[in-house]
Amino acid sequence: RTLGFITVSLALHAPSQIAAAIKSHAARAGYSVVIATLETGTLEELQRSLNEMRAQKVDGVIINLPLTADAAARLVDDNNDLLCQFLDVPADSDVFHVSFDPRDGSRQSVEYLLHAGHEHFALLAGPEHSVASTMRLACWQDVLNEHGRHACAVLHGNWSSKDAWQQTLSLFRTRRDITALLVANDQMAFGAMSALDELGLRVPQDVSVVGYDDTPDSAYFIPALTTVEQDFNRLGAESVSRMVARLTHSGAGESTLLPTRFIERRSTA
Ligand code: NPF
Repeated sequence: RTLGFITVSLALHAPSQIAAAIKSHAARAGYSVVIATLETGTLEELQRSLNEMRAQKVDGVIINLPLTADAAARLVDDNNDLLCQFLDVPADSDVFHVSFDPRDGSRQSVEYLLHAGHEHFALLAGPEHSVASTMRLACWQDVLNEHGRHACAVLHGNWSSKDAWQQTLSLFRTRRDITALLVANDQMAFGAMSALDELGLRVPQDVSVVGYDDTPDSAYFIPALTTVEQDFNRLGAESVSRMVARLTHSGAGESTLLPTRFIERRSTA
């Protein structure tokens, strides 16, 4: 018995954590996992990958690529012989999905910074095509707006530390009024903290930085990163158990949203 897992680059922390969790929970359920990493993530490339999975006779496919609700629904229609579960579609999609609900974690981080007295916020989101990034950004902005505020700057990175380092360098070279930086993943937060250090800005005394993901290294950076936890091990467990429930017609094979939660460490004040 085999599951397919189609994902974006495993060089990034979040997708590799998700792959590891899926592999281990699948093994416990008696399934092996075939992994495909896509280069571009276009719909054509995804369909080719699904065809290869079909040829390998997988029982179902878990798809960790950003897709609109419409694109995911079309994919399901075009591949109705193959059970497809999605990890990166909008929270209100009708397709079978298991993903994180960014609302609680994003609200808690913005409100924490507002309570600490911050007034000038910069938002470093992920790529524009990313569904997860778009949701995180919208949540931050909603909470700021609710409190009568808005971000001074909105940037888009490509999830990597290096890109975030460059973006943060150029933003803070000209903007010294910003004291709070919300970042859409931990890997970019590391790059941002390195850039602030280069500019002589201290974290958290001059700028507070909040990451997103709570990847395992985040607690061991200096300063330890304040972040929003997404429990990737739990994502793997829920994803696999719901796939297996559908495949074996046993128990609940429903879509679900998993919680996110603010974790205060040393990069905020
Ligand atoms: C990503 C996607 C790629 C690289 C890094 C991150 N990240 O750090 O958050 O974001 C998203 C995924 O796109 C999405 O599928 C979901 O699983 C989420 C936990 O991470």
